[in-house]
Amino acid sequence: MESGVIKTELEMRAMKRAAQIIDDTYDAVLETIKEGDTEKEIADFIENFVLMQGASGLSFDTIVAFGAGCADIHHVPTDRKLEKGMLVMIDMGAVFEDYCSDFTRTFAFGEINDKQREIYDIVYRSQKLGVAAVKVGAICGDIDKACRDYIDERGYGDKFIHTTGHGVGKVVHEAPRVAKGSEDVLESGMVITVEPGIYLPNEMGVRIEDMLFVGFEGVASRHSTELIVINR
Ligand SMILES: [Mn+2]
Repeated sequence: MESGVIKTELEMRAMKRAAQIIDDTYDAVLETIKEGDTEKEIADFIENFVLMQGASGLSFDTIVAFGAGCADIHHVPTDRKLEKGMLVMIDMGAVFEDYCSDFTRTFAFGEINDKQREIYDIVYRSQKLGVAAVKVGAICGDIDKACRDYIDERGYGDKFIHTTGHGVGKVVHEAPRVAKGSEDVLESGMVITVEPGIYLPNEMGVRIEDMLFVGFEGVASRHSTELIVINR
């Protein structure tokens, strides 16, 4: 069942811990991922790591996508092997004391090309614009518009094929709706995500997602959204 749209301090504390567990898990992934690993292996690693830290479970089935797999918004991990020059997308969340976290990063494994960098840069800037628009009193449709207009301007409007975000709580997708035309108004204590993406079928994709505590400390994660390139 969904939790109340305005979270209590106690609820937010659980969500912060859920976010922290995911931050630590992301560090562990960045430290250990290597050429030849499969999407499934990384997804299993994430599940074990999350549970080891005291989470009761995952917010949803972890998405781990390499290369062309990143074009699939709800990608289910496969036996695809990691190669140099691929983008890696990880969308994951932990449940702590019944409350969920939600987080997505895309990073480069080895050197990536100009096109991959361009798409990353567009999503990076779009997501920053969305995060900057999150404040008490803001209209959710305007947060969506901040993200979407920028991607439109850069020529990829038709490749941003999902809503910008959603509320998070006991259920990973709750009110409010952070979507085109949404008239929901942000209030202090709401917890929402901002997660624009660009998806080029059979080629590549980038999504960057932060969960935010509206009226409190803002972005939950300590991980920056700047492009990380792993060279080893
Ligand atoms: Mn999400």
